[in-house]
Amino acid sequence: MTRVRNTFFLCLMTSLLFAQQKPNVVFIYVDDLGYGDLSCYGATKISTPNIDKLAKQGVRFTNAHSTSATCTPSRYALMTGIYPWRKAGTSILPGDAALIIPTDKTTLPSLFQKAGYQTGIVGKWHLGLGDKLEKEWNGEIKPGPNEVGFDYSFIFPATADRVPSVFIENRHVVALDRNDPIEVDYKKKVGNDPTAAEHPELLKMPSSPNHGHNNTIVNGIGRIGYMSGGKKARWTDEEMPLTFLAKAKEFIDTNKNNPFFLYYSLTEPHVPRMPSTLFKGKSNLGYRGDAILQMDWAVGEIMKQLANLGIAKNTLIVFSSDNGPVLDDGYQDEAVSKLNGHTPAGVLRGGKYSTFEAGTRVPMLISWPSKTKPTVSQALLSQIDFMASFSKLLNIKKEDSEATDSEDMLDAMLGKTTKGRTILIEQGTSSLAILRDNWKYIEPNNRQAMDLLTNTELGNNPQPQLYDLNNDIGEKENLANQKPEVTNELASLLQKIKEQKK
Ligand code: NG6
Ligand code: CA
Repeated sequence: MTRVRNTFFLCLMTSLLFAQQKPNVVFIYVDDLGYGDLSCYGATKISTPNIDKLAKQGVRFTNAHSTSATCTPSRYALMTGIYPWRKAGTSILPGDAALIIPTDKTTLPSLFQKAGYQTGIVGKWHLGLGDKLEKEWNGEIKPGPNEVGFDYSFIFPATADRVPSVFIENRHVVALDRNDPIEVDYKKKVGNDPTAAEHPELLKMPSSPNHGHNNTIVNGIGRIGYMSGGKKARWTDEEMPLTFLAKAKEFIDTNKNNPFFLYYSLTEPHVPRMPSTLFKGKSNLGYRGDAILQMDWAVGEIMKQLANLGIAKNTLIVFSSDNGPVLDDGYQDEAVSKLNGHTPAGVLRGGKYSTFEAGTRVPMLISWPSKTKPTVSQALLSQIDFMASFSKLLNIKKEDSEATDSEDMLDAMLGKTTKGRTILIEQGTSSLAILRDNWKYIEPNNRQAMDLLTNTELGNNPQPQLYDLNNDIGEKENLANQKPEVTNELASLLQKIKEQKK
């Protein structure tokens, strides 16, 4: 009897001890931040002291990637552990799209739920809502984040430049007036709100010509898509960072005594860049730079809160971006004219939308003060690996049929080894590339080489491209003709991976 009791207590103690050791996880995911946009990644025209502090207390990765060069596919991969190009309908979604994350499979947040965590999302979603296009925005909006693993959600549906320009908290539009219902349409104008196309004189920040950010005006800014109603519920861009920060802090405070997973998905420095008054003009680089300073400030506030609550040591923070940088992405916000020598992509070629490195090679920092030692790691990592790596960390086995493109990279993520992936697939807007060792192969395709709207080299070429990233990180010299055997080998490897049934 005594032995049974002792064993029972031993088990109880062990599980209590393990419960205490489980780290909180704050996953900070920013929007369109480039490899060269932070001072800890070499930027000299802008200083990001809070994020630099994160870098100093953890692992700074120099070869970490989002799966894709735009938002929706990168986020799809992060949530599911499946390469987005395997699934149709995962490119940039309009604001009225239906949910594209399956509700019956393990997702990044539901993995944490299985491990007994409280899970929350605050910020940008952009993975669709509801089960069809025509949605009832004025009632319960589902399925959405709460149906795929988040206990708590405070989001905006798509992007800051797409309607509906409202926040949704746990399935309901925040501050909605029942007498002023919301209607959304991406094809035709609804209601009587002025549009940027008809009334450019009403804009506080002009839209760029030909980008199409000229539909309904919300807060003096032309958006993509039309909306009517919900006047009191509409956001003010300048307030958004404060709102998201307050909600993130509230979530942390409520859950400070449980293990929690917070996905804090900031909109900076995505367009429209309309920073709060405190940050306007602060960077001397125009609103894009100001938005980066604002983002850095928000990260610092979270770090301060964790320290004040006494939980910083056992909180694992991930900081990364969903794709590379872009300057003119739809508004005349002086991102180009006030660049002042800043290099958002650092030494890399291309940018957001591109199959060149700047499309997907992004800043990534992982800090867990009680575990990580300050270090810089060259391990090849993909954000798709968080599913398998966190499943290892939490000791929750995922089904073999789930997250099948995700590899367990926990040791590399915690800086215990610099051995990362051997193979990685990168997704630009119109082509895929494969990385193995130092070699990068971009499949040939006939699409335009240059995106004239954003002035981005897309990495498209009718000829195969092969780059030696060890000696030519800027992808200047195409070695495909000089190294036909490597080129052919990588081409067939890419083909094989594309054909895998996952
Ligand atoms: C593009 C928009 C761009 C941005 C992007 C989404 C045009 C011409 N450009 O279609 O402004 O909204 O979608 O960015 O419409 S992402 O980071 O969410 O992928
Ligand atoms: Ca993005």
